[in-house]
Amino acid sequence: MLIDHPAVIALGSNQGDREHYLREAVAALKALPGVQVTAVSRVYETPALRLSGVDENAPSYLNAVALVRSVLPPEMLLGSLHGIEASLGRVREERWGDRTIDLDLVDYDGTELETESITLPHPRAHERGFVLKPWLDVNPDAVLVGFGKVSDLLARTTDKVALASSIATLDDTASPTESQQVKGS
Ligand code: A4P
Ligand code: MG
Repeated sequence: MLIDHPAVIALGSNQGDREHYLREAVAALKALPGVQVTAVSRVYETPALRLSGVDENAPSYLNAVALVRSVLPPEMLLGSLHGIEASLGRVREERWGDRTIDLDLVDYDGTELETESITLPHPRAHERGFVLKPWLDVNPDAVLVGFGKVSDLLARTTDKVALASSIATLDDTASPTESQQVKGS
């Protein structure tokens, strides 16, 4: 029998129709064989973080977090995320540059791993309000392996993370309440 593992995926978009890309990414996650989406956070609007720091003049991001259960091992899951990014027109030009969609694997069942192709947990998630805040939405007790409680980490962040209140849910097949339900990690 295949064992499924809880994993946390961060979604971000700051180019084009950002809500559309987030919606399409959630739909694509749901369609991945071996992956079950268990919860989707609300959507947050956040100023772009560049390599040079926060850039209020750059197009802002919409960010969200999805919880999944995956029978795919972490490398394969990340490969599938890259496939979704490619299908949604992601072009890799500049590190931390504008993008239609970015899908990061934040946590995979508390695994700590560093290879040439993957680092777990995501090395910058612990200091990013735009990841921690939506994660707490779908799991108020979340813990980031090696760093501690997500609520404590969030209290230490300084980036601005505002609820995009006009967007009720990214999960077109669930009611807003269901889409925020905690069913996984
Ligand atoms: N990679 C290794 N481990 C992981 C992992 N756990 N999750 C590799 C995702 N990717 C992982 O990523 C660069 C390389 O990291 C890939 O080869 C991947 O296999 P990328 O997506 O190609 O490029 P990137 O996203 O520009 O680089 P990076 O360093 O991953 O950036 P981040 O940390 O993802 O940050 N500002 C706001 N407000 N909201 C955002 O969502 N996102 C970024 C990107 C910058 N500023 C932002 C936001
Ligand atoms: Mg990335």
